[in-house]
Amino acid sequence: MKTPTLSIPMRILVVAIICLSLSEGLAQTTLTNEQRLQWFRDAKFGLFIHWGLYALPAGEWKGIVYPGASEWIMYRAQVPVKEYEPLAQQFNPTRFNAEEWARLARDAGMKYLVITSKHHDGFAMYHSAASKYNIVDATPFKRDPMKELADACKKYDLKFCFYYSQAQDWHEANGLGNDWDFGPDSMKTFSQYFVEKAIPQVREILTEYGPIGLIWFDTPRTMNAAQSKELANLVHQLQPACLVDGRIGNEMGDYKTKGDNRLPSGATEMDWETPATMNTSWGFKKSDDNWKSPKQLIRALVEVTAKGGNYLLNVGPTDEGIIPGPSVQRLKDVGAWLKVHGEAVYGTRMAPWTIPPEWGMITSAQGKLYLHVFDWPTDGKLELHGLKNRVSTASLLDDHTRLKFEQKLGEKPGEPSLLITVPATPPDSNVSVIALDIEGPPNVSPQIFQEKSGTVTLFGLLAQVHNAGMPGIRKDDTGIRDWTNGDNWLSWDFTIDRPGRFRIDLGSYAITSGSGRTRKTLFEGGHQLMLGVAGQGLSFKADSSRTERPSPYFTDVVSEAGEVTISAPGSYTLQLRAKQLVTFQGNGCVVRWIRLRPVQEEARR
Ligand code: JFZ
Repeated sequence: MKTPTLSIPMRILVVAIICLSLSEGLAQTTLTNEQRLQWFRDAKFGLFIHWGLYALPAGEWKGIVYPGASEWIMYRAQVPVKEYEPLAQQFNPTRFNAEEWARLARDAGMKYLVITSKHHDGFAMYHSAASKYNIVDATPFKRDPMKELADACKKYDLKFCFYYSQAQDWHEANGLGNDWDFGPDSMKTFSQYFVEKAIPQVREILTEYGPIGLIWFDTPRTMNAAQSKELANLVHQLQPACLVDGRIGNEMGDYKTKGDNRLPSGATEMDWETPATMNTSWGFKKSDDNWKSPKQLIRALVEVTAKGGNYLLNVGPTDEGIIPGPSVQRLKDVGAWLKVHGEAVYGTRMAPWTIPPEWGMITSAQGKLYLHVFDWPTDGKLELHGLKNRVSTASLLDDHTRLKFEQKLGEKPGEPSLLITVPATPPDSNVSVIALDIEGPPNVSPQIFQEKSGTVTLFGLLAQVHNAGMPGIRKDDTGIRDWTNGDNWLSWDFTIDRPGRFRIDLGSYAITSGSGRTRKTLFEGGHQLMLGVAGQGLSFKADSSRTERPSPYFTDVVSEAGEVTISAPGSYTLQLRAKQLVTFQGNGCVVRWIRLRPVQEEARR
């Protein structure tokens, strides 16, 4: 049989055409994660908007105020679909102004905006062809606010992004979550909802609104890996540059999403995001006036940045389309701070130190370190341990005032160290920033140093775990978790340059959620521990008698171990062993930190 042959030049041409068309196809579908993450890594700060029908009841149903977030009212009050649906007929946000929202985000210093295209209640806040239960077809408003927002974001140079509840949909018989109308999830045909509503709607939001920065999926519940993968592939196939958040489920996604309002103990990885509320609820809730201060919000943004993440700060607009006054004020306050200090945030990378110093946070950039001082020194001296690079200049970021400094790069205990002479009062009441020019890429000693206050903090994150490799202990961004195996023990090496007597505390971590009867705490205490340092031993019980930094979500639970004397400068090792560990709701002992605090001279006399 005769096979058709081509001349050599023809063959080259054909191969070239095939290669070209292939590579074009590839360019559409195979952006690397690194490429996709570029803008996200530099952006640091985004606006989250929870807006939907739940803004009407605003946390209250038939005269009863329900606890928790307002967007969960349908679930909390077990509102039948037939009663919740008619809210749409009242939803008429005539005061909505996309331009104003986008300008507010831009002026707050935000670089992206993520808005609920559909939350768990199943109502689409955009014009969906896949479901008539949407803002254009089911409300008197009849406009598509997402079209208007997409345009406004373009104008104000914000990445436009969508939240989409992919698994929970309380409006659909086969969506997850609604067992009061449709029975338990285990009896549903989730795949049917997934194929008939979730996939088509995700397709819509990725094709009808221009370039989308990221899709923020949430609460995957029982979705299987194939379904998570299918969704992620769909996103990347329709918009190769679009990121997928970490709540798509099954450990997938282009970056990690932390628990709500959660901050890790240290800087251990890049590419994560903490979604955060300004008060308690995500959706507008009339009775929620539990506002965080602007200072707390600015500090949280700085902390997240210094630890390698992004801060996605939420507002909950009303049913009229108004962003509540306290939220607007806070956004303006954060924006004012960023206007002056943005250089120390945008485009920076996490601190070269795993654990932040006692006075604040550190971010880094090419040839630069930014010292974000939360607790301004009262004696005019700011101390930084561990930096091996030579510092060429130190200055205040706001007015570029040069600061005097003294650097020791030797090998004595407590060195390398940098002592900066600072003004008596902090230049900024929220966070003051000192910029350092350093020679070469950041090079930091892994040693643990005594802070200027004399305190040494040994973070769980930095513990050496002995006899590891079997279940019974693990380390996450909080520290040591689920320590249940008594064969495991921990140690830390540290340096003392100002010896003396120290009081030792153990910091555990409790996730507290809910309130009253539904309050959950992941730490009950009762562990019997033994601690050894400088030839002295302490036996103590880790209990939950004292808390620090309480918040509605998590808190440090502090136990007192006792006192030791460290009589000479030098290197020491502290060991922590378990005599008896308690398992509580499947959780073991948590070690967030061990702190050695100098006992005051007065107290000793
Ligand atoms: C989810 C939603 O249920 C909630 O309504 C809101 O949209 C929020 C941003 O996300 O709630 C969660 C999901 C995950 C955690 C906490 C709250 N988590 O992992 O800690």
